[in-house]
Amino acid sequence: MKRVITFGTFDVFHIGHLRILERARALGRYLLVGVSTDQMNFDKKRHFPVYTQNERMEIISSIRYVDEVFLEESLDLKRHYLLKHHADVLVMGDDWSGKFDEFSDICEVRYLTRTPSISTTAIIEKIKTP
Ligand code: C2G
Repeated sequence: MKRVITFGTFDVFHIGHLRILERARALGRYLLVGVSTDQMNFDKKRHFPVYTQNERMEIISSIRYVDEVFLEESLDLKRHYLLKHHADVLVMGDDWSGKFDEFSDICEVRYLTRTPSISTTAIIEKIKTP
């Protein structure tokens, strides 16, 4: 039974997020999702997500492809999360291509093609523009 793990903010949940979760789950029998904390986002992007970490966790855990969610507190803890959750496959979108190759000593690392033409930033811009 392959355990697949993926990570993300999943803010303003959209079809690109849904599709990567569906494709990640199809690579195994159990999908774990590390949802980035509000603080981790603030440290990285200097702003907080639109939805809180509890709201984003609630949304992700209700997706039928997802078996378990946990909070990702720091990018630096990735190896710890992979080991703790006994991950066989790490899946990320190809905007992260090559960035997690160092973990191929403990699990398979796969980068999946992002769904084109959609992002949280583009949605926010579209809503803002009159
Ligand atoms: N994604 C996608 N297609 C899109 C948009 C996003 O496949 N059009 C994927 C991303 O590649 C990522 C996942 O959806 O694998 C979640 O995207 P984000 O919320 O933008 O994740 P991010 O903030 O990049 O993750 O350890 C990584 C961190 O948690 C940060």
